[in-house]
Amino acid sequence: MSPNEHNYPLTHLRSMNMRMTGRVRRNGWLTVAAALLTLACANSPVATTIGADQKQWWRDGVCYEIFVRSFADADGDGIGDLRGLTARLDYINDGNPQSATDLGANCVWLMPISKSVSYHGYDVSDYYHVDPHYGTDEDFRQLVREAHRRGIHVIVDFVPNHSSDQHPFFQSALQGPTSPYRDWYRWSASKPSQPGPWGQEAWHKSPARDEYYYGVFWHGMPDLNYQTPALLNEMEKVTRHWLTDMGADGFRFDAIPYLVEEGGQLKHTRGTHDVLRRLGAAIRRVAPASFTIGEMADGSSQILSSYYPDQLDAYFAFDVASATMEAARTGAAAPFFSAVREASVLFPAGRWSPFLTNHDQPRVMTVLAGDRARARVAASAMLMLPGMPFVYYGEEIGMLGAKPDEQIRTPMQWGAEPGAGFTTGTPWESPQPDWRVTNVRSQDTDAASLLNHYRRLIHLRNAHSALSGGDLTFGSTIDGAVAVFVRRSPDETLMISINFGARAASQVSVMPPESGAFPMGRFERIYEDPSNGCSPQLTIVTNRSVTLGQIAPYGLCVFRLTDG
Ligand SMILES: [Ca+2]
Ligand SMILES: [Ca+2]
Repeated sequence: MSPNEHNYPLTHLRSMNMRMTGRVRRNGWLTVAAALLTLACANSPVATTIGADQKQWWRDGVCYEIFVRSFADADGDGIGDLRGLTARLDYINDGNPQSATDLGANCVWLMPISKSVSYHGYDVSDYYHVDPHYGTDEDFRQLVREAHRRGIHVIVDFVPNHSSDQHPFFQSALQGPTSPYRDWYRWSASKPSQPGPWGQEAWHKSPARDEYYYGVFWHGMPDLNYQTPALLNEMEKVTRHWLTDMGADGFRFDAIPYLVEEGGQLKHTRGTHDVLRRLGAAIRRVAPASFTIGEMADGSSQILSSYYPDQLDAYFAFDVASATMEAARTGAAAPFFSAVREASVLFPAGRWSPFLTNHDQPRVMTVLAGDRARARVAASAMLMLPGMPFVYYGEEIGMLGAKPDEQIRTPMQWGAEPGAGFTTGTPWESPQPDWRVTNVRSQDTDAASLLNHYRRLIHLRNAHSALSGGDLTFGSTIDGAVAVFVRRSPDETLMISINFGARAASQVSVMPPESGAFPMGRFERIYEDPSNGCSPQLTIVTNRSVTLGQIAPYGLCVFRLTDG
């Protein structure tokens, strides 16, 4: 079954060819360098464009990833909870479009909140109810009501690959072939010799009988068996429950490559694509305005492209994330340039999400060795990209954290008081040692802070359709520290330059990818970071070469075309 045999209800599917031709005819523009067209054509079924649905909330928003356990504790037991989060929603978005004192995100992704046996929640023991540590089902509904009042959509983590070994389904299945849940998991009488997809032990001895079960991550997370129709029905029911009974706006799908195993193939199987297709379609049927985003953390962009055009709405762009961090760390624009260009070619516009780090990765400020200017330029680059960007909580204030995982998921640093303003009790995990200095309160009113940099960038993005939903066209420069690109929507054309380097750039020449790809005319500066970091205006008089003015070290300049 080819991807084109499925009708993706949210999109107009067109071939890459038609997309390119259409763009050239309408606008005289090319969105990608010609050299990469060959690459795209090899994958032409995956390259789709989306036309009629630009108004969906996830097409022009920003999402904020929250570990509820570490965000805000309302009852003083040291564990963050839903009521604590609800009380802090104004920090994310106060619902007033005129105010600039909130972050401006229109979405939150909550890491797992279903009942679980672990602190992180990725081994679920009850898919239908909120973990009592986080509150009640009604607390969740109240969170959704308060979030919606502010224009914040709530997406929840959905962990379809495995349950906890403590889940009643698995506890029943362990008892043997007479259990109604037996075929919801995968069994073997003897231990199969094949290791897991990254060479790990994936078959585990049953504690109840002389046999083995499959669990790709560890023995406490037995994989669910999607070859059993009743299981697939059950998981569909779980998604329906969260959308209709709980009010969630969508799901972040955990660990999608491993859903279905087929013989020796343990990831990216056809069965996995079929399950995603079915769940994605079921979710859109129940809630057409919902949003689904998948995690495929390992594997190339080429492999990720097999998860289009249907299946989930979007996927995290891990290659773009690591390249953005690499550019910020080294000062070289090339990794950013090539990863973004490849994503723009391979994936449908708006259906891949940029980010810098998530809950599985060392935090930005740790990777950048505490260099605030580099953290600033990383944020600038990420928030100028298409697709809904995801900001992991605490990155906007420059929180630190390196593995083990608990250390990259420490309590949000709200203030300098004991408990960091996160709890009045003893926090489940200590905040980072710098919490008295690095916290929301100390950065809140400091115009130069990282927090206010994030706020301004997100508000800028919200105010400009070209930044959220517009096309992206890269120019090439001979200055290895500078990335220059044009973002363009039907309403406006913006020229963006980013200097990843430690030295000021001046009079950088930019070659557009094609004659006519950069519009000629006068550009006014509408945003700069730092201040006095950019020339006030640019004039493009030939379409073969653009000379930018000055760009400060780690600087961002955004210009808007004022006439054609
Ligand atoms: Ca609590
Ligand atoms: Ca699996």
